[in-house]
Amino acid sequence: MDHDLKRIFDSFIIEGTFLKAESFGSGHIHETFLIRTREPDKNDYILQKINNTVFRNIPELQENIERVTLHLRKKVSGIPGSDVNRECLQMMMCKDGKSWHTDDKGNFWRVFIFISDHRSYDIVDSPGKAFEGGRAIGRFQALLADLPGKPLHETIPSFHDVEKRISGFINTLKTDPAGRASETTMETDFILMRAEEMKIIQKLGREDKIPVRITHNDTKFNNILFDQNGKSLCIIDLDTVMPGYFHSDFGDAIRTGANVAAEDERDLSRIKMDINLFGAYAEGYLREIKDTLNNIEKEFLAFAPLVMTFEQTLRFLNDYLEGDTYYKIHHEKHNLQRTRAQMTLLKNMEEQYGVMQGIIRKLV
Ligand code: ADP
Ligand code: GN1
Ligand code: MG
Repeated sequence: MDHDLKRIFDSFIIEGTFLKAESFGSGHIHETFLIRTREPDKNDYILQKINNTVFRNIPELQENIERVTLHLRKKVSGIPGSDVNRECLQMMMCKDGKSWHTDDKGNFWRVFIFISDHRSYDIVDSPGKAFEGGRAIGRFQALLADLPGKPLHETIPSFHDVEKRISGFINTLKTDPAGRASETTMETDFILMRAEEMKIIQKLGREDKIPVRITHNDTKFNNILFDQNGKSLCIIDLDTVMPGYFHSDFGDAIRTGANVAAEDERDLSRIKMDINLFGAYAEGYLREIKDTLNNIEKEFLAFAPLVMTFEQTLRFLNDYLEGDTYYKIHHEKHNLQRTRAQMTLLKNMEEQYGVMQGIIRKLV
């Protein structure tokens, strides 16, 4: 192992002693380890090496998460029957009073209590889970609506600004840093053809038709932890909780939670959005948040999964063209494979868009 995980772990104020570490989870950004402690009655922990290429300002990132987790704990502990330790992330502090540790090589580390016996889903297998996931995200947004104090830091500037993503992509095409642009003309055309219509959420925001909210911004379905009975427990991966539009959270959860195949499925014939999963997620989500949404937010909710799937297609292709600098990849053309899978999903959503609109209209 490259890092002295025991030594790093020991710089945090922890109950329990280090027994062993194993790589954990399927996230694309950080290096995540599960730390087992020796004592059976003590918690286990998640130790993460924070990706500081993606997140450039670690103190601001950590300050956001400290504020958000504290607020959520306060609110959840006031809900009768809740179990704060399983429903809220808890970040541990270091002996020097910070919530992160810097090692000798300049890497940044943090620790959370491991939420044991959870389930998480890269692919959702039932409308019941989709409904629960929708409720969990709706509730998360509702709980954060009254976060006190100054606005959260923008941990990744313009994260879901599709207009900026498109101009960045056009620039990547021009500079072609990895010499791959000639390989991807079909995928590039697919993106450029749709570019104008996908700027809609940004435009509505600029025209003050939809408000800026506090949103999660990375509602990939596997960032919702469930218990063994299929009930949602806790939303994790809080790095991008910051000002944003509700549409990003709704859209990304559908992109990942209503696709019957994996995000990077190689066999494109297997990819489609299951309309029942879409409907169930929307129902759960709107049950929690419907009264908060304004009419324009409601009107454009059905289009949000298309925008987010478009954005993700563009992001994967952009990373391929840049020579795979952002996402962890597991083989040489992984980002291209992911691009094609997301294109297929988007085409399928386009075919079902009328039905998606009908479902949302009925629910709101
Ligand atoms: P990434 O940004 O790389 O996706 P995450 O914060 O989502 O990083 O963590 C990666 C994985 O680690 C998650 O998908 C989940 O499986 C697991 N994980 C993270 N935090 C916890 C936690 N507190 N309890 C249990 N599992 C966790
Ligand atoms: C990353 O961190 P993770 O794996 O949950 C990414 C998301 C992408 C997703 C695609 C900070 O999510 O924005 O939608 O990969 N997170 C960041 O799988 O860029
Ligand atoms: Mg994650």
